[in-house]
Amino acid sequence: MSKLQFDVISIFPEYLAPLSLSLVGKAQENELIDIAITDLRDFAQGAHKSVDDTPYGGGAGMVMSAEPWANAIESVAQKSTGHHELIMLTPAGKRFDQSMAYELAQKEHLIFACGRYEGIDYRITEHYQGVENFTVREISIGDYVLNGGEVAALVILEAIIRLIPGVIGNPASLEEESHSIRGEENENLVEYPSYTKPASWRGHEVPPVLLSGNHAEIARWRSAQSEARTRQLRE
Ligand code: JDQ
Repeated sequence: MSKLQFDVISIFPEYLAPLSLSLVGKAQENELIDIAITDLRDFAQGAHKSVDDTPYGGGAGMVMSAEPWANAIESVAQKSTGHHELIMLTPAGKRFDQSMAYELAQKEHLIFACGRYEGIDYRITEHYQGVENFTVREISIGDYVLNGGEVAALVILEAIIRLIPGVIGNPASLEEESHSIRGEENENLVEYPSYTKPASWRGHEVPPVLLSGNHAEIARWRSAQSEARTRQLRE
């Protein structure tokens, strides 16, 4: 299995510190993945190392300039031959979901462009759409506005990294979790509820079927719970 390469570009690299902790950090230690964080400021020119400017057409706020972004993107792309997926985090992107996580987990090199202010000069997106060996994707993690792309990149990275074989302790558990549970019509279902000891807690009992030892009945109960909970969410 070849190693997945992730690059994250930001003016706030300290926001990405969680990437060296926990599951993500362990995966990196095990050399299953390689994550590098790049400070956009290192690619800014001039005495002021400016990375933003006022928006054409007017309006509030600032827009990140194209040139430092192009220099940073080309610097990280140069580290590897082959294809680069340039991921532009934006509230105007395609909604991230589990199927996109599976798709991105198959790629060799993901570059996350984390903008700030009012976002990045749109010509970065337009330009790399036409550059050989680049695919550009505009992705949103949901319909709310964050202050920048860093938290969105952390969410997407965590969803992808846990899909890589060897990253989580028990590979079998991926099969039966939320969003890989399949319904009658092959749609994604949410998970069934889970319980652990004690069997009675503050007057709440574990559903007796789970104590029965009847595995076929347990499987039927769990899939009925998943179906019912999914239907309720869609009401
Ligand atoms: C950036 C902003 C007003 C952007 C700047 C860069 N799902 C999701 N929500 N918010 C983002 C993604 C996101 C991603 C990158 C970002 C927000 N902002 C702030 C403010 C208009 C556009």
